[in-house]
Amino acid sequence: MRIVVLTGGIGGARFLLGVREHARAIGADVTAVVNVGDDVRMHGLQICPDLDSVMYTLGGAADPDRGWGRVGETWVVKEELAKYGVEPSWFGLGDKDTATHLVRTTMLNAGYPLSAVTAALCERWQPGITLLPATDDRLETHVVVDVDGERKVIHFQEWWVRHRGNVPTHNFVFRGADVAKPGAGVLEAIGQADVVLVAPSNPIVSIAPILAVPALREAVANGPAPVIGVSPIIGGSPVRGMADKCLATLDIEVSAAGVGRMYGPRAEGGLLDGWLVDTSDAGAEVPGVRTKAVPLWMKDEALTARMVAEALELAK
Ligand code: GDP
Ligand code: FO1
Ligand code: CA
Repeated sequence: MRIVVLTGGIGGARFLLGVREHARAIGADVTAVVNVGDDVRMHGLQICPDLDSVMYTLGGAADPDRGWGRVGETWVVKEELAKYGVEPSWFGLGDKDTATHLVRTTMLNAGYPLSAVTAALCERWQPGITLLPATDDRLETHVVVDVDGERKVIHFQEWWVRHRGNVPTHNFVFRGADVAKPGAGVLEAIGQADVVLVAPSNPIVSIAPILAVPALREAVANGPAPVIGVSPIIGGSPVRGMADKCLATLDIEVSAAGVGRMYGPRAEGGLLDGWLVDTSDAGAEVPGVRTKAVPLWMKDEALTARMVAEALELAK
């Protein structure tokens, strides 16, 4: 069996731990198509937060409390940059993490596509699944905000890390998406998949930028594999992260039903055949989509693997 997962960073990475465990049990092969909209160049280095969150988490090296970056991280480079007064001072690169960005940027500068760079980095971390960037082209999530009374467009990282999303926010824009092509291997993986899972990732800034790549969306929406989503919202709460802020900006109800309806039924030009919601959201109605309520708290790998088994059942 071949499983493709559309995913963001921290929430998606936790979900993938369960996918990997269940896949091992049933002998399935897993490919993750990962958001690159969070990617940013800082201090001359190319940072890929979602790819790195997934790679470090599956490689057993992620910081469990922060969710992003390396466990046992040190911050000497960050402190030294601050002493030089170098901006942006609001974004921290850990010392261990910086080695990843150095390798990545050197390879990108030498002309390798991000997909090849990711494969090279994964040789060290052995995630046990194939990680594919959604695109090898430049695609960045930018946010339309008001700062000091002025309408501006800032990078997603500036919106989230610098402002914590606490600025008047009007829209999210996926710069470069309209002309981006799916990353190497992505169309093949989707075309050969037995099921496509949409991770319980942020629907607006993790999943939407992936689907903003036109040929990628078309391959999922019109492909042979059933598409099953897992709600990132439990009982009206995003559990952790910024999904509530993102959804509210776009006037989408912060609920399992609200996100399910936003994705919409595949039969009517949407994305989903099935939608898993938490037991506390049982009865959530998403017209045209098979829904099922099961426990969606990803407390440990075994519970998450059970969620994945339920998602595969819904695909049948
Ligand atoms: P990011 O890219 O690092 O923001 O991570 P993702 O977009 O992949 O996932 C973040 C989302 O995961 C959050 O907005 C939450 O809605 C969701 N999430 C986090 N923990 C859980 C959980 O235990 N269960 C479910 N269903 N969703 C979760
Ligand atoms: N998040 C923060 O809150 N503060 C930071 O200084 C920060 C630095 C950073 C560096 C590399 C990286 O891969 C992620 C980093 N993050 C940081 C997390 C990141 O901003 C977001 O959590 C994700 O982009 C959302 O998926
Ligand atoms: Ca993300």
